Amino acid sequence: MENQDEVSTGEKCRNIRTGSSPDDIAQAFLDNLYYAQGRIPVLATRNDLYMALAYTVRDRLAARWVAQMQQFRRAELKKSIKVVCYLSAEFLPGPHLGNNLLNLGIYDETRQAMEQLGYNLEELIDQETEPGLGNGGLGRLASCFMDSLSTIVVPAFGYGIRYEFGIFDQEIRDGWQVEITDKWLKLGNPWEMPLPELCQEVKLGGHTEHYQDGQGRSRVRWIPAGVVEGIPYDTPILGYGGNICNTLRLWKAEAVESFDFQDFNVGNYYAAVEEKVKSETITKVLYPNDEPEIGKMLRLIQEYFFVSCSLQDMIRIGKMLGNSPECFDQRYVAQLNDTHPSIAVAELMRLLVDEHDVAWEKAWEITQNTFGYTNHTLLPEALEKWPVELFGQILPRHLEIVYEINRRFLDQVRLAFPGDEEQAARLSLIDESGCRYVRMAHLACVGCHAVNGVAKLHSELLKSEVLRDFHEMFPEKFHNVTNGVTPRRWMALSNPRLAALISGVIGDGWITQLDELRKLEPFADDPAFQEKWRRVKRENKNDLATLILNRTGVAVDPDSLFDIQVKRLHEYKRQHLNVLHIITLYARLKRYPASDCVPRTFVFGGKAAPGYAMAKLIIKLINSVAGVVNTDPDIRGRLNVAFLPDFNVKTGQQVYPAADLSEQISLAGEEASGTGNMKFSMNGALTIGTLDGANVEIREEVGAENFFLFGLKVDEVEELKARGYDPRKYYDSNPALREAIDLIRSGHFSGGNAQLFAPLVDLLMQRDNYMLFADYQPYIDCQDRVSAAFRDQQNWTRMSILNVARMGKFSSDRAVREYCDMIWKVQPV
Ligand code: AZC
Repeated sequence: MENQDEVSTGEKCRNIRTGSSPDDIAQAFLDNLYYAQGRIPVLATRNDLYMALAYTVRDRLAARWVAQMQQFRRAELKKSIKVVCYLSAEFLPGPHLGNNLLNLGIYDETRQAMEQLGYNLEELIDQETEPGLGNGGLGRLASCFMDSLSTIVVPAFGYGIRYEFGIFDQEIRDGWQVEITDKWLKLGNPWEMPLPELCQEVKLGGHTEHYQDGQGRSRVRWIPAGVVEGIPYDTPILGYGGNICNTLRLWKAEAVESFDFQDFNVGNYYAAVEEKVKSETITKVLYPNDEPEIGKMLRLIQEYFFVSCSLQDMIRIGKMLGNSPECFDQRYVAQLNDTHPSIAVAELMRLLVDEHDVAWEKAWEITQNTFGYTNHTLLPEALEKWPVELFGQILPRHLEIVYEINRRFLDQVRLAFPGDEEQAARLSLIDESGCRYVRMAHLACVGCHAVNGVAKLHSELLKSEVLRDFHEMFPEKFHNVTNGVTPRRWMALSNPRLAALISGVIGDGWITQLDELRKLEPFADDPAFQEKWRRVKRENKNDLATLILNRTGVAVDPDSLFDIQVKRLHEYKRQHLNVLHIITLYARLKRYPASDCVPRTFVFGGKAAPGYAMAKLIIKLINSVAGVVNTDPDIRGRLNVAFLPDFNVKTGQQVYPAADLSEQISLAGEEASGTGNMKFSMNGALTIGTLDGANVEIREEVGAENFFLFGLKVDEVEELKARGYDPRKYYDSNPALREAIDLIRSGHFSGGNAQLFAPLVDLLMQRDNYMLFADYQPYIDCQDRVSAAFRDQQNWTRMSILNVARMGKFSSDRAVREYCDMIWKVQPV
């Protein structure tokens, strides 16, 4: 009897931690509410309820997570697996709760459980503050890759920084962007687990000492000026279907001694905690991109800090499993997500040579085998370089190592290109023109066995422009891996209506084999299916209309064409070209009030770097135009403009499913890939775009007839620049363009203030670096074709279905498989 009781108690406990029926989940939820949050339902806030549910879901991840750790050990002992380490200064995972419910396969059960208890699951999901630990595309890509690594069963660690404050929250006041500190940790983070025992020490500053060791070999000792500690915080990343659960390991900086008793004893209380404050500053805040990096000592320290913690952690794990540092490259591959972690090349050399007594040549072989480097931008101003002096102050030993790598490398260069000192100067890791800099992209190209761009066009441009000399030197290192996005978050989770419609006709295999969407093609002309497709889009638009109303006060018509541009604000992305189109439509309607136009709702979203004045002025322009257009009685019911504040992963999930038209209108040759373009298309939006980044491949896949193409091509841009581009000519010869510009310039959208937008207008008239004027008329013409096409709803729906059906290539599962085959040489287990 007693035994029986024990069994059933055990059962009960097990169900509380693992059961997946609605009853089990409801029971577990109440248990967590009581024991983890210290509340009962009548006392609970919405956050208490969210936390209790998050713990309930986390419990259900635990078994898989632990199993994964054990698996590592077993396979490692057999020395059969290589672990992928994705080193990235940014991750944008988005809210975890909904995604984990989806991947665990307990979404419906949990909804029922919450209903039983009188709660609304969507409201609890909405309570989560997302970890905004990235700026945009690059950080989000890292998170899509983590999802895919787990889903296709590749053991992996994501290594990064646990910023206390992530990307700022954006508010719009009087049309201007206002930045608010992102306090994502304020209400607690139920998804992370701190592991203080696994902390790592990181040295900073000081000097080096060269000496002879017992065997007469010359060695180097780094005597740092200070040491900080990195504490890992682990977040489980479960794959779809729960196959494996990888780890996102983010480092937080702390003082080694958080309290100096000597200081305290002499009564200097503040000095006693100063060390702690200084150390913790390192992981306080994410740097917004698009700001000049030079001189940002703290940024270099951040980069070094997380890289050093991560590499030491990898060596520690290897040691624990009985692997010597000499076989590091057989156990690991590490991908550098842009140059931000590229100091890893010098740090691994230092760890191997100075701390683990590996010979330089062997260490160099290990280092090159280990690392791959992904480039994400062609913008020259975004390529990181550090003044040699600053670099040496913080990382004196690394500067010596960089010099030694460079010395050996330039010997190689001179052998390959005898007598060509200019080539050597261009390739050198040190920029010697003027003030001396360490070029981080060069360090990455030399120290990695593979270099890749993120779309076909981008990879070609890397080879022919930005990294031309390196391509000449090491052609075999260069690859392309076109980006992808996870269909779990970006379709199944964010667009459940569409997911259900699709799965209803072709099954749900597409969620992990996105190519299966092809099976939708036969339905593209089926009127009944088309009708359902339109209904889904209409309901999604309704939801977005509600969100827009709540967030901006602008009432929009869900039957209008939803024309959406959401992405970081940047001149090269040309949100202001979109604005010129809006003004052109506005001017047409004012002139011919009775003309028949397709009603449109223009939606914008995106953050501008706090120091990027022009991007912030473009936000103000969008809102100013919105203010006029939305309130003009002649325009009512035809055009609406809304700027959705604080665009992030969570908002994105509500935006992409509701779009009819996706704006991908960067000047050709500027956008490395884009991933928003993929998210829109997967959700049935048609694209208006230039031949830039991954647009090229999207168009190839969906068919030219299902894509609205306009604008200069890369070679035409170059040719025009070479000939001498003069924006004035376009202004003088195009009345519609002139009218749009003059309306802005006259103060029409700024209450008569003609000065407000003068910096923007002047820049366009004088330089127009991103050639808006050259692309203006082709863009307007193309938009007119869009409007005409939208009138034919049957054909539009057909195109929309075909877009989705042909998006298989843009799954991040495909991208990650290509990294596995081409770059990492690992097999899914
Ligand atoms: C972006 C690129 O601009 C974008 O085209 C690409 O799709 C994305 O990376 C992923 O590869 N770059 C960044 O987001 N860069 C930074 C520093 O945030």
